[in-house]
Amino acid sequence: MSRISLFLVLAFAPFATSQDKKPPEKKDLPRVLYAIPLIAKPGEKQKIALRGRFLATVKEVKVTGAEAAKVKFLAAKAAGVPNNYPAERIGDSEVEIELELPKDAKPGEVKLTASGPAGESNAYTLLVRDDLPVIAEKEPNDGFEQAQPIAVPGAVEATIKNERDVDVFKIEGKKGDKLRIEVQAARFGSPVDAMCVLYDAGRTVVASEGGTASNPDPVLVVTLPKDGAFFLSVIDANDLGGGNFGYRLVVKAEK
Ligand SMILES: [Ca+2]
Ligand SMILES: [Ca+2]
Repeated sequence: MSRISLFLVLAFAPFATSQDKKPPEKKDLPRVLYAIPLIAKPGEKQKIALRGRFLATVKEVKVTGAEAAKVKFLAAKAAGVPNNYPAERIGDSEVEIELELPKDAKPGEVKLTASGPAGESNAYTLLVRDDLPVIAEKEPNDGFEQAQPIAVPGAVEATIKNERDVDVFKIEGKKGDKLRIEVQAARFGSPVDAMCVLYDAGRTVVASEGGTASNPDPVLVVTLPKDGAFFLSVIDANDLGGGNFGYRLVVKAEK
């Protein structure tokens, strides 16, 4: 090889290499933020809208983590974002599916991936019902007088249905009972930034929690200071709300 052609090979080789290694453009990849409704029911066929970014051109949704799960693509479209709401949290597009999870689908293992012309989305971990007794939230529940009773152990499937919606639940217990009160929302992409306050029957605050940096969903572990009724309020810390603002509240004995 002559000196000049060796020069050419060395001079141009780095360009060819950097072209080959250029990372794929990621900004327009579909992104699944959360499901509406937020909580999936094993053993039932249900319609679910996956809300997120760049989902309007999605053509297929895949499910992993549950053998024999059936998923059917229904439609994909742009979706409105309310004024002043952050699109990166609320999502500006959605894909509708019909999902049928097997009865033995395990919470934490079912993941959904949406794909379209730009590529494949994140693998979104769906919030799946466990075997705790479950009730649906019943509005109005906006104050102590309207508090909705919940049994322990139990779960409530609820929504911060509009801005400044306050949800109050009533828990009966005995002095010394150790309870774990937990919200499931932000970890599953829900736009709800939950804040919980537990009051005794005299309306004195027993405990409160707004979540931490590593787990934005509040977890209250409390030992009840007396026998009787306690009231738990759940609000969105940013005073936002809407039909998409789903959350699950779990109350059980702490071991
Ligand atoms: Ca509510
Ligand atoms: Ca309410």
